[in-house]
Amino acid sequence: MTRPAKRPAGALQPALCDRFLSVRADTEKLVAPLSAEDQNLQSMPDASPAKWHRAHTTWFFETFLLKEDAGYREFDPAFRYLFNSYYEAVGARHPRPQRGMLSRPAADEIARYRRHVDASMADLLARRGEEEGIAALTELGIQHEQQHQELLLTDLLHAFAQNPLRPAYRETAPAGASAPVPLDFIRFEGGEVEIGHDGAGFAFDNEGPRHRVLLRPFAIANRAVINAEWLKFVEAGGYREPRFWLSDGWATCVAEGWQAPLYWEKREDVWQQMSLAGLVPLDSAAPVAHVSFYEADAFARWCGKRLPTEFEWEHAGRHCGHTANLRDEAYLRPRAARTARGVLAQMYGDVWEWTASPYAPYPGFHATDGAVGEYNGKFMINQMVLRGGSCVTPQGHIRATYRNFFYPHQRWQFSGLRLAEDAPRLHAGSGSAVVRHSGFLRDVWSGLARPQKQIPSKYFYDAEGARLFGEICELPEYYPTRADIALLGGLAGELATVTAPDTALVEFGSGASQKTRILIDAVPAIRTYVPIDIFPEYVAQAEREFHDAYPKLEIVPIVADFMQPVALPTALDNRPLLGFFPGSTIGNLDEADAVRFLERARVTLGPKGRLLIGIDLVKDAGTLVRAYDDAAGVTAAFNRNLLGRVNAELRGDFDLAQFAHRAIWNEELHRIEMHLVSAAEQTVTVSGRAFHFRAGETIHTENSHKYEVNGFAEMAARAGWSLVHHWVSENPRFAVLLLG
Ligand code: AVI
Repeated sequence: MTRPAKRPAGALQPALCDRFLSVRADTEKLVAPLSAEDQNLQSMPDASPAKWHRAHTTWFFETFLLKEDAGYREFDPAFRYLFNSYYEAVGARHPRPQRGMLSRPAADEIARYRRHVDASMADLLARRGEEEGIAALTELGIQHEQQHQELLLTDLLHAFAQNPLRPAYRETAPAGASAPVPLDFIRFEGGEVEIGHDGAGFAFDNEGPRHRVLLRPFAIANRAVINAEWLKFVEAGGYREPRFWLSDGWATCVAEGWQAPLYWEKREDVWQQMSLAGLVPLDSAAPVAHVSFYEADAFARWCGKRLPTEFEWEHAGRHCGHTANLRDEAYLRPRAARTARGVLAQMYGDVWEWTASPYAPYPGFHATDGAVGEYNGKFMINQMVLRGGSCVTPQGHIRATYRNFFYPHQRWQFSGLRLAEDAPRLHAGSGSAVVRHSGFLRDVWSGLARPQKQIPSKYFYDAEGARLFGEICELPEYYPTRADIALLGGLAGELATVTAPDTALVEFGSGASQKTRILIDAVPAIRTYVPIDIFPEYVAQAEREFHDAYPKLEIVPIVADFMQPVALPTALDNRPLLGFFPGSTIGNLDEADAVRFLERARVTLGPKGRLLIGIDLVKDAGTLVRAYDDAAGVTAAFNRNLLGRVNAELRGDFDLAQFAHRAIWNEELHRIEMHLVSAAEQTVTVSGRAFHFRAGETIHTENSHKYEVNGFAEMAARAGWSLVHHWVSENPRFAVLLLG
């Protein structure tokens, strides 16, 4: 194994040089478990030997940087020919399918080559690392080497899969029995969206220019397609049935004799899969990998779905703030998603996802002058785009705009898929909000089958519901929003004095983020804003608006269900965290769920985190009922809109005029209840299932709990929180609590 060169004292570009040396050292760590024989294996023309990857990445730095530097001593002129990959402008090269013939130079010689180039690069960076051209090419070389690290592992897997012993590259943790996350579709309204890299930080040339693309409403799966689902396709004869396949795909399937993904094999009637950990039992909950575009496309058609375009993928990918299983997890094979239902998972990591988009230049793309212009541009023909990175992609090497590309028949990469579908337009006035519709039918059916009929209040908030709630907040009778805003305005100065520098404000269910501005305006210690919401488009809107309004504020958007513990990015480790949950939204949860939320928030924010939470207080029944049954009938419309949503999205036939809004104060349970009262005996159908209503029978649609400060503090204590401070406004009574 080689040791990286030491960075000379006084180097001008420590960050770049350190990164260079550490990525170079990573390559050597990857090959450490390999023998010289392993390193020289080439199992097919598409794959290259590990030794060749080590040499070629070194050649890249030597050719494009060192040879331009006066006084550089070339390591061996023969390497110009041996280790050029495809750069016509640099000269002739050894044929790609024959790379495995290069038993000489031996692995030790390549190690010496690497050390020579590392030392020369460290010297170059120390002298000239601040020159723009040198820094840019070095960065490109680093990124190029990371791409080859990934190829090295995928190529090695292919080589080891040819060995009857099915050797392991590295033993990794066993898969364990994992339950699959249910498949769910997350809807995006689309419209005209920005696609491509914005120029901040590194990107490959093929990620730009940034441009606008029109997207029709679409829905994209919450996770990648898993092995269990693929197995059904296999068992249903998917590989024998031409009608699901594109013509070229079917011809390839027949010619290649495909019957399952690459690396699947049945032993004693049990499916196994070759992996970097050797032959392992097929993990049914893990994403399917090593399928070609042709197979992915046929599978999607078999399901009645389609692949997302690369633009849909990127738009959705911008709403996913966390990475999944990348190389640094050291698992080295796809793993079951671990997020909650309804949350976009695995966008970054596990498997590269085939898209429906051909790899083509973006409008205005020009390859750069010179040999490095050959890097991406000349391949923009006959290939398909994949997005998202895989379990062998290095951490930090993937982003929403990253475009990978392969030919549609290739399957030795960790290539899988995520399903998408066209989404119907929402009913009139839907605006740009997003709705999550799966689970809705299940909840409506089971809720209407109960003795006390009910529909969960979380379904109020489609675009029309969100608009009506905005109107409710302006009503003279609905005091909580005004009371909360007034309290926050008054306490923000005090909060500023107790907030640690560099605090990250983590807002649960950020929605329109209206109240957040009060805190950010008054508390300069807040350096980062983390809006968490299950609706991707709210999070995107918060990101846009806060970016414009507060250019210095760092924004870390997260699409997640805040009822689950949310994994914050590691960059926030050790930072002071202030949670924010205003508006007495917690009052819409029953007690068990409220405690569960508080427990999960404690996990998310950590033992030193604090939580600023708004709660509505018990008060006279008249004030309460008026707030939830206003004279203008806005709350009634908000309540009835739930039935409109069932009609529009679940093929319901509710006659809205036959259901009256009712708000009642439940003295015993300290809550306002909202109901819809059936005006007559009637039968209503939802997606083909009939539900009978007696005259006067109600659907319970919402609870809004009202508290006392001490009672709430006791409940919070059960979740591990203590009351640090509280502020109460009188008339009408409302409170904001700081928990720690
Ligand atoms: C969102 N939530 C805090 C409101 C509340 O007061 O419970 C929802 C609402 N329902 C009717 N009016 C407002």
